[in-house]
Amino acid sequence: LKLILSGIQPTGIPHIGNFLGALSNWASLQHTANVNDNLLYAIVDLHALTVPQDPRQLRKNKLDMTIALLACGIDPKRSIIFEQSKIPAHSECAWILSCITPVGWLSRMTQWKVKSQQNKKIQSVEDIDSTSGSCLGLFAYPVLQAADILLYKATHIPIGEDNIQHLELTRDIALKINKLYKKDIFPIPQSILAPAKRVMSLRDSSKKMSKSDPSELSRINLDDTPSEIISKIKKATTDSIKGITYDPVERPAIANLITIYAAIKEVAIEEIVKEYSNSNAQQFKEALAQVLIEKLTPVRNEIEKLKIDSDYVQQVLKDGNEKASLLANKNLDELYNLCGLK
Ligand code: AQP
Repeated sequence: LKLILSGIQPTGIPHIGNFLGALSNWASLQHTANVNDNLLYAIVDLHALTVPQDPRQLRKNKLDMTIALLACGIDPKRSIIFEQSKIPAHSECAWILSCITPVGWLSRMTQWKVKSQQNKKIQSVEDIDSTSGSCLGLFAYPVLQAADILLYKATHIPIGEDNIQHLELTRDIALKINKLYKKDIFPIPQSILAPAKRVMSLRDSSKKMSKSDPSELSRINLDDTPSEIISKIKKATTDSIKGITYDPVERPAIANLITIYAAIKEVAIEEIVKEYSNSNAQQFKEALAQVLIEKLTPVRNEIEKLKIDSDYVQQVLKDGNEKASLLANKNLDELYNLCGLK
């Protein structure tokens, strides 16, 4: 019996990177998993707090993200959709795990190294403003991520390539706890990688497509209109080399567009390259925009429909939170017992 679990931060409207790297995979797992397997998908709002957030915007983002999950086909009758912060067991479990996680394991995390260098260092209380970064939470959040997973005794985690190192840490923490208490309390979770492991920014192919990228032109959001999609794809960076060839090293921007096309159409990259071998970049971009419009129009329509039914969306979260709480509290109890807290 599998327990499949994953999460997404409510930090904005999800984009095609989130869709191809996570959400579409989450939706299809509902059909490929065994009927008895449990599926849990979390809106990880505590993780969003590791960077500055506007409280009103965060509240709105949580509802928008729930709507996006539903619009992508996550069915609340099959999957549990829940809010991380509504289940205090996540924070409680994270504290216990943080007490057995060596600091050295966390300082090796590549995301920490990159993000802490981007942010200014907080030296005094005056430094804590809307742009501050490098907080303890940013350093420690892989432990909270481990708690998100282990609290449910999850066995399979659909993740993007950027999260592989954090899952490795979760596995190490699980092994350490099991050894410490001489009991296989936690299964060692395995990753499930989506075919489109990493979709890059449309403006800078050395960066991944991101909700928090200040440039709207860097991403296609799931609620973009057809004219926004056409305009963003038209403005996407390409190169001066003629024709369409797939070469991620020499032609990373074109390679990214080909990757997106292939992932949306669910066909091999070679097939796309063959089909467009006689086209120029402009012709290929026009075709890509059409493929994206075809795929995203039903999602956008569903988003629009759900936006006016906020009672239903709130109810989905309420039900999901209740179901997730039952599983989480039972496992936290077991952990409390093992530690001697109960
Ligand atoms: N560009 C991407 N390509 C493929 N997969 C991606 N994911 C994110 N960006 C891409 C996958 O989406 C899931 C949810 O991600 P998240 O919101 O929890 O965090 P993130 O990876 O930090 O996503 P963003 O869009 O870059 O958000 P911000 O800007 O807020 O940090 C994960 O499975 C992730 O791998």
